[in-house]
Amino acid sequence: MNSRPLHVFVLGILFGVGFFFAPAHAVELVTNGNFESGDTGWARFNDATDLTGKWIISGALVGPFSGLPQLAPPQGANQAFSDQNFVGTRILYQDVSIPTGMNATLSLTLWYHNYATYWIPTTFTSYNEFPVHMIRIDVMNPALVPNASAIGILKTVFVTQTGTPLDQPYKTVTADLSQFAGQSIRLRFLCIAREALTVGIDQVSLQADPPVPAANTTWGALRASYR
Ligand SMILES: [Ca+2]
Repeated sequence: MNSRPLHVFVLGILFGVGFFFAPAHAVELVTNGNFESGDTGWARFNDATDLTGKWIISGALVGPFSGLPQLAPPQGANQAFSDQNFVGTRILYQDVSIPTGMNATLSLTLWYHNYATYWIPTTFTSYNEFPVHMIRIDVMNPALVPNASAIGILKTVFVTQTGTPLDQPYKTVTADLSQFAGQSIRLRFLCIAREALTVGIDQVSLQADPPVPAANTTWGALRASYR
């Protein structure tokens, strides 16, 4: 006859359940989100045709096009910042695939300073179509061109609206992108400046986590131990 006390069995069951359902570590889906490896993983729209500005990845504290001061990278030695001395459409983007069934959380650090006294947001991405002066962060359809307008926007993470502060020190921006599990998406950072406007990003992260199984909660483990 087995004389092992009952509580040993209960502890064993609880341990076994906890081990079996132990949560997997989060997976980082963004390549070089801290920009410490330069351009690796990132692409630009406008490099070849626009010589008056672009997204720059460096630790420079002065914009090479504008001569304007930049906030220091909030992490490490590098960040990405959009710098320009003439109106134009400047885009930085990266395509990522979110595994099926995963929860996905986007986070990043954003800062900007608008030397104008207004914002003019639109979903258009050509400064020739309408007066435009804005910063946008969108989840895009990666099958379309990088400067796709409203037709390509799957979710807007951030946009400067009328009334948005003109000066923004380091700010954490987050968004739940779990709805795109099983899909490839494009993270797009867009700046269209009619007047002087500085903007920087760093610490871009898209963490994928498996949903927590019900049995991995305290109640779930207790319930499982009585089966
Ligand atoms: Ca960095």
